[in-house]
Amino acid sequence: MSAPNKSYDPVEVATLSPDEVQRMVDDALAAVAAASDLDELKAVRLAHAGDRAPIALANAEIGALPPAARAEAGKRIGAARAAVRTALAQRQDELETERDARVLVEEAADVTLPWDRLPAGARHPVTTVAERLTDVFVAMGYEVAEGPEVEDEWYNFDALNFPPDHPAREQYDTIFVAGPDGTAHSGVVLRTHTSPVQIRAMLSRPLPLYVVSPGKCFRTDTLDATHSPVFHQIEGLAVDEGLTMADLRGAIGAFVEAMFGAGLRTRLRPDFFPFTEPSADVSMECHVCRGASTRPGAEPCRVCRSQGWIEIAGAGMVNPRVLVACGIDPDRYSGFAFGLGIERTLMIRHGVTDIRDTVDGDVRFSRAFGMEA
Ligand code: FA5
Repeated sequence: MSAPNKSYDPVEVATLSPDEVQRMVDDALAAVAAASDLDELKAVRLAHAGDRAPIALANAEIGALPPAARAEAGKRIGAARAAVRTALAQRQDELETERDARVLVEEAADVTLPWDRLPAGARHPVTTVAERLTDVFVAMGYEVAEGPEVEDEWYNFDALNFPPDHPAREQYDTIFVAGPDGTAHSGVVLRTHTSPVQIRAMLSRPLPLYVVSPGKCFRTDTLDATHSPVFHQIEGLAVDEGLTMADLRGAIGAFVEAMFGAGLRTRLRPDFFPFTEPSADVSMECHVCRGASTRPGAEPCRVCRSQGWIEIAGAGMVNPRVLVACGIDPDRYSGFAFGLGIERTLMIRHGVTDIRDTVDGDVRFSRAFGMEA
């Protein structure tokens, strides 16, 4: 074999010189050693072992060498690449081991933590009060009746003896559901009260009839301390032979005692609802001061505003016109009905001063009532 032809003058390719290749390897190994996490190492891999890395670019220059010089340059580049690959693999191992150790510490689950001290959440007090109210009447033999929240105007108003254009309709700040063609008055409303369930019950159930119906109502009222555009009522309806105002009073009295305490008096004062005749506004004796705050020089009462009485419901004897609209003979049957606001009952019972607390969705409010079933 002949010695290398020293007189041959190969094309000079500086990037392939041993010094230069060694410099590339040194740079690469320094960068690998400096990578402090797997992301950094990924960037180093791209910069020093990727297609555009200095060593890869130098490799591409091998073709420019005379054939005799290519093998040696190829070996040099191959060794350089292998050194960089080995360093990368070692560092990858080290960093993965470090990462795994860190994750084990950071994400460790302490299985000895007491699981039963996690907050369990709470049912909304409006729900629990509604259920408690319902239970009071169910215990007296009433059945639970339901009706839709998106209601036919006929059930919400007409059948309840609200003539069209009667001013009483205006008092019910109604949200009308637009028709499919965009008409504002499609004949469908978001029910403004639970009283339409009275009609549905009378039309569908046999007599005698004793039902309660808790549920959501909607009005265009602006949200303030005492009003909400979405609130809840509970409706009561009894239709039987021989019912009188005394029975209505008895039912209301039983509910007041069950919800607010024994011995509280109730008061009925004349009011107007188109679907009851006579109609009454029902108040109960203040369960906090029991009327004491009305005496001269007495401590004022926050709950009844020193009135001694708290309004709790609208009520009355079912208007015979409503009975007739439901196909019931008013000469044989009579009925009484009442409707009360559930948020209002909750507020009175628990001294809540702002109805907005019931709609804010702050779990601290609900939790304060505990997990009452
Ligand atoms: C009625 O809705 C009648 N349907 C009640 C009735 C039923 C009378 C059966 C006779 C026989 P009224 O509009 O007064 O009545 O509402 C009843 C209760 O609902 C009020 O006392 C109040 O507690 C509650 N309520 C009414 N509007 C709101 C509102 N925007 N936010 C919270 N509660 C409300």
